[in-house]
Amino acid sequence: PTLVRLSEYRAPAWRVSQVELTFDLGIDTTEVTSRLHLQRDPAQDAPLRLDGEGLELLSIALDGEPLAGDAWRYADNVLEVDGARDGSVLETRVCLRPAANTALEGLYLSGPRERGFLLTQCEAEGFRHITFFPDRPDVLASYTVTLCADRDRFPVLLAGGNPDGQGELEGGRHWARFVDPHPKPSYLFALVAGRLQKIERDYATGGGRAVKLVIWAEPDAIGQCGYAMDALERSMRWDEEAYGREYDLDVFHVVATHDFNMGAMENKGLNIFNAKYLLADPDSSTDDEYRAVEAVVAHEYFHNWSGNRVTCRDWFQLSLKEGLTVFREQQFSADMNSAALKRIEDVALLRRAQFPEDAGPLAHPVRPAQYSEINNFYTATVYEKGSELVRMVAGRLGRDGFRRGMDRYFARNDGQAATLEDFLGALGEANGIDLMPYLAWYAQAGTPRLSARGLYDAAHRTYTLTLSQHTPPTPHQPHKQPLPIPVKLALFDRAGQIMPLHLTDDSAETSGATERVVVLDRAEQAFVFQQITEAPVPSLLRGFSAPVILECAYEPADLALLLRHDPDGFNRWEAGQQLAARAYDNLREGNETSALDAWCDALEALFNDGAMDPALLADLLTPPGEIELAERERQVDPSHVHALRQQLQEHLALRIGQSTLQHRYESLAAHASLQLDASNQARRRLKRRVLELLSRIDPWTAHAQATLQYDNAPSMTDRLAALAVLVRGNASQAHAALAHFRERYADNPLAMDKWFSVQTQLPGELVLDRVRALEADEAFTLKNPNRVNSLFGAWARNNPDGFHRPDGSGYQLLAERLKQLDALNPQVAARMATAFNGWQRLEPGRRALARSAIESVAAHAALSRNLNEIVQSMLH
Ligand code: B3K
Ligand code: ZN
Repeated sequence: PTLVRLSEYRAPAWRVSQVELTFDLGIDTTEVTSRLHLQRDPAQDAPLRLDGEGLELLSIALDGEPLAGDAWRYADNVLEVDGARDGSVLETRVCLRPAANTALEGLYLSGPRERGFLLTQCEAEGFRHITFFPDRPDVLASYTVTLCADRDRFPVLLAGGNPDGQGELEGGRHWARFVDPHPKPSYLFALVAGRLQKIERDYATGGGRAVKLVIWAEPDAIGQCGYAMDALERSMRWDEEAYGREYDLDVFHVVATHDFNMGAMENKGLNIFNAKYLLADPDSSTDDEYRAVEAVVAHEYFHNWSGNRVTCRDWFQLSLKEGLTVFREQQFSADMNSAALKRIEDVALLRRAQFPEDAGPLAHPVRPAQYSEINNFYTATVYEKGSELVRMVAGRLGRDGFRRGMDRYFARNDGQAATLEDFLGALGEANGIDLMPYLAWYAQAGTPRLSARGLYDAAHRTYTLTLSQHTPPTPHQPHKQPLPIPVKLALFDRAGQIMPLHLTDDSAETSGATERVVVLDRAEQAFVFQQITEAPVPSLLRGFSAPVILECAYEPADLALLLRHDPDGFNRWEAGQQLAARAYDNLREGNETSALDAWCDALEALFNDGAMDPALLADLLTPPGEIELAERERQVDPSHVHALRQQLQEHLALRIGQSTLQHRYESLAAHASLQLDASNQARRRLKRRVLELLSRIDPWTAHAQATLQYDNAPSMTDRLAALAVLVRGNASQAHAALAHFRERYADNPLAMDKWFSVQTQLPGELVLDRVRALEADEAFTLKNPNRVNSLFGAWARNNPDGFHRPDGSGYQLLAERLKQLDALNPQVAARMATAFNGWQRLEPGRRALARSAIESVAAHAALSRNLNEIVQSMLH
């Protein structure tokens, strides 16, 4: 397979200044007429070559003259045309088959043919499935789009840009035109047509532009769009205040679909959302889902500047828009909710999804050097690690400096396709700081290990902190260089009081502060703190100031001290996580229990501390997940990891005590409410955690309570939490509750997804049969990505004990489904295949079985480029 390489980037030989598209829309066939106004780069002498995949060419003309058959060639997804000049207009007409498009890329049908609607998905390279075009992000054009369709079947016609007329046609047909004045890359093109309903709101930007905000959904879902509308308005206001960025069209459309390969898409003026990230109501959405809707609405909106107004020169720069936009979204969510909880959530995600990716066969730099299929690079590394890199740079510049730098970046690159060098260059120049050393973070894969050693010298009252770094090799990158690692830190005395810091060579201005950032930018470096009156406990990497793995030989008592006293909510949680991991080691090794005791004691004290925020307490009571704990094993036996983590929770529950847990559960349950405010959300979160802990030591009572909670739940959060406890405990009551849930939510696809996914959490040995039964259920289909993820994704990723069966039957089932899925939807299949990540670290028995399952996929005839690239990387 051909590899695309960053080092081989060349500016386009041909550009398009203006695109005129006319769609004659139909479910089975759609005709697309395109007129491209071409521009030739005088410095290059290449023939006109356009991308086009699976297109049925009906006619082709250049400058108004039909082209003879020998003046063009269409092969291997490229159309080559002779005779084009600078200023030429190329006109093509092609036929598409939307209803037959199961890959959900290009133009496709969402829903059943009788009442479904048509929509497009173009990022990264879907536009070439719609018409011939130089389908690369550095070709920016202005778009005029005319949609024509039967009025009854397609009453609503939408495309990106501002509306520019509409009218009737013969035979019950109608048309609508849209003009987008902002030049954009083809991946941001979108259209939607069908029977949709809307909610609207008037918005005025700070600068006085009147904008119509419109959210569209199918009739049964339009009642669940109000929360997204509020979130959109908050996002728009926030981007004006935090970044001075305003919206730039007269309308902003948002559309919900149940058939979508990922979360959502930021098409200019016409965002399209997976319904999962747009619809919300208390009866069918959990608190976590509400927060996800708010975050994704914001993320897509923020792309209007970070991605659309300033786009990427090529797909290697993907993190330029994604890492930056995730960072902006995280800042927004932190402002709207609790900053500490948000940081905990983000770091937990980074550790669960990105660290294992960076430590396995799919490891790649935030800016990859090559790819075969770009859709495989919308990864946790490009998104989440990419955001961490922006966060480090933002931290380096400080609040005002970062804003100054972002202003410079937007001003200088507006309307253009930029690179990561442009980004770091603008930020650095606006502040007189050279940020180019951070480019190394973008080019180097793998998670750095940061070691910290502290030495207290009582005679001189100094504390020397020696930091060193090391990044293990990753595929294709055996040797690593040191990176700039900002380490935010504080020191605590033995009473838990924070100490003033005086670094050698400190300026008067910074001396005496209680929190500092030191930057390690070589292999090893020592920092000496003066006037230190006793051996301190260091609180390192505060707020997770760099995406690294910290190795520091803390005594359990040191971590317990931080867990009790660190005023930084994030680092408090972090100390608890480190301590829990050490407690896990105690259980595995079985020779001592000092970490286990310290962890349980500290949490017992916090549990009984009435001043604790219930949401933070819930997070503190949650040990690291099984995937994270597995990283501590040389050879992973997922059942053993699962069993040890269960034991860890049993110890904790026993220490807090059955009656204390019971009492707390009852007092939280007495105030069950539907309200979405932070304090009610926090109480629900703690209630769920307490019930889970209770179920570890007194399943009989916990299941009775869960049943009651299920029956009386005012919200989905409480209902699903109760159901999960029943299913995980394989309670006798689970059956009736599941039957009730199914009956109640049969018509709600997003709730039904939860019905599927909760059942994948059955205890290990039982789940495979359930997965088989569920895929035979009439509500299951391999054609819907959400449904596939809610069954196979939830099982393979969230129930390691149930997926990694010692006999390999789990691997075989997934491998078989991957082959079938690949024939329908390569993007979803490739993503699902990454559930095998980490297989090389399994114990030998499972490792051999996993390998043969992956090999059976690799050997399958006619694999897509997407799935092929993933399984090949997995095996090499
Ligand atoms: N930019 C899209 C992702 C497109 C994925 C293409 N396979 C959503 C987002 O990150 O906002
Ligand atoms: Zn994005």
